[in-house]
Amino acid sequence: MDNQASVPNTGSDQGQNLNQILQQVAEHKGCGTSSEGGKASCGSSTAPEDMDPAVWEKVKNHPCYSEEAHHHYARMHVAVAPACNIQCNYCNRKYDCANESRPGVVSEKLTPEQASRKVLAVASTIPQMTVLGIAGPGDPLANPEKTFKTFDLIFNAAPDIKLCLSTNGLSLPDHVETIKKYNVDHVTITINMVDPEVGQHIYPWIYWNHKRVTGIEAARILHERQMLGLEMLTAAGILCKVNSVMIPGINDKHLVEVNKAVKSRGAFLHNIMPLISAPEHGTVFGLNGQRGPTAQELKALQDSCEGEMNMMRHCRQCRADAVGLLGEDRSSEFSTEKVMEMDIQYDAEGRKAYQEKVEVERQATVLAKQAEMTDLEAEFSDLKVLIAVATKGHGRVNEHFGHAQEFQIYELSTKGSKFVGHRRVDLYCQGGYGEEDTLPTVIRAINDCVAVFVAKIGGCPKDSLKAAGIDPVDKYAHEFIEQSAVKYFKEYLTKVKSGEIVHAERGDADIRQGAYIAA
Ligand code: CLF
Ligand code: SF4
Repeated sequence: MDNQASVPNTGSDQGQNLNQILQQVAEHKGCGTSSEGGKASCGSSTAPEDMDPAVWEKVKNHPCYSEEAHHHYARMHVAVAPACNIQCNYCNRKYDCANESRPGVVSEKLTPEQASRKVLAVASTIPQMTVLGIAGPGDPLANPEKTFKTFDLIFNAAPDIKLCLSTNGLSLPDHVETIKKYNVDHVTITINMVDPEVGQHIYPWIYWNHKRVTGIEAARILHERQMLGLEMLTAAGILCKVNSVMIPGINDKHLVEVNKAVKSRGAFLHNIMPLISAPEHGTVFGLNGQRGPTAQELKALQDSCEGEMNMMRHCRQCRADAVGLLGEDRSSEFSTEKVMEMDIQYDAEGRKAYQEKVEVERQATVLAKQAEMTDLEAEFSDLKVLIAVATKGHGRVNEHFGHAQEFQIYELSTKGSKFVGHRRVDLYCQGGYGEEDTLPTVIRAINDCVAVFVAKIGGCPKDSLKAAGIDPVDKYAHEFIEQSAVKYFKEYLTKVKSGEIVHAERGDADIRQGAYIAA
C-alpha cells in the first residue's frame, strides 16, 4: 500500500511531519484507550479495550455511530418509503420525515430496483460510502415491502455495505425478525418522550389497528411500542441509536428521563437534535411559533446526558435522499436520470483498497493529536473555549471561509479537543464576491467561538470577525483539525497567563432554522 499517496501534499515542513506520523502509524498497534470523544471515537482500526470487538466492527466506519469516522466515511439514503403511520407536530408531509431529515426539499421517490441501482452507482463513484440508510421520506416500517425489498437487493449486490434504518418505532416490534433476516445491523428509533402526558403535545394522532387514535392514548401506545421495539432490538444484538428532537418548553427537561430510559434498555447512542421550526415549513410547531433551542441550550442538554451514555453531536438532520459525507450533499449528482445513464462498475476490491488508505489517513489524524497533547496534559487550567472550523472532510482545515456551508465546532480544554457540534450557514461567497448581508448570520452562528479556523479568508470578513471578537485563523490551512486545535489552545493559555489577552465568556449562537437546499 502506498501510504503517502492517500494523504494530501501539505508542503515540505508539514510533509516531513506527516512522514513521521505515517511512520508512527505503521508501528501503531491500536490505541487501547478511550479518547476524549468517547468509546466510539477511537481512531485505530482495532477495537478500543473497553469495546466489544463485534460492536467495533459495526461502528468503526459508520459515519453516524462514530464521530471520528464521520470525517472520513460517507452514507447515503434512498427515499423508498413515502407513507407514515403517525403525525408529529414538527412534520409537514410535503417534506421528508423530520425525524431524520431537515425540512426543505421533497425527495425523488424510488422503487426498490431504482434504489438498488443508485446504491451501486454511488458505491462505484464514492468508495468511502460505507452505509446505506432508509430514513423516509415517511417511515420505513410503514412501507415494509419496499424497505425490505431494497435491503434484500443491496445485500445481494453489495454485501460490504452496512444497512441502516430509522423509524418512529410504532411498527418496530412487528419487524424485528425481518430486520435480523436482512442483516440490518443499525436501527434508529426517534423517541421524544417516555411520558404520554408529554407525548400528547408532540403527536396529535397515530394510525393503529386500522384506525386513527388521538391524544394521550396515541402517545401511550407509541411509547409502549417504542420501548418494546428497543428492548427486542438490543436483545437481538442489533445496534440501536435513539434520536430525540429537543423542543423547548415541551420536552427539553424531560429528555434527561428519555436518556435514562433508553440507556437502561441498551441503546448504544443518543442523538439529541434541535427542533428546526419556521412558519414557512407549514408544520404545527412552525405555525404556532414554537421555537427551537439555541446552541447553548442544546449543548447544555447534551452535556448533561453525556455521563449517562455516548452522545451523538454530529448529526446533520440529513435528507431522505442524502448522499456523501455528513456535512455535504451530493444527491444532485445521482438523480434517477443520471444514474440510468451511468456505466456502473461495482468494484468490491477497489473499494476495500481505497478504504484501507482512508484508515491510514484516519489514524494519522489521531496520532498527530496525541503527539500534540504532550505538553497540554501538564497544564493546570479549567478554561474551556469553543472554536469553529471550515472543513471539507478528512479531518483537515481545508475549506475557505467564503465557501463554507457549515462550521464544525470543537471544545478545547486541557483534556484536548472534542467535537461538540456544527453550525450550518448560508454561503458567504457567491459568484466570487462576499455577500455582505450573509456575514452577520454567519457570525451569529459561531458567536460562541473564540476563533474560526479556515484554509483562506478575505480581508473584509476578517475585519468583521475580529470586530465581533472572533479570531480568524488561517495559519493551519490544510493541517489536521484536532492537532491544530490543541496547538492553538496551548498558545491561547500562554497568552491568557501572560496577560496578552483577557479570556471572557462568549455569548450564545444561533442554530439555522431556514430550509435546507441542496448545493
Ligand atoms: Fe442514515 Fe440515520 Fe442510518 Fe445515519 S443518517 S439512517 S443512522 S445512515 Fe446520521 Fe443523518 Fe443524523 Fe440520521 S447524520 S440524520 S443520524
Ligand atoms: Fe413526519 Fe417522520 Fe413524524 Fe411520520 S414519523 S409524521 S414522516 S416526522
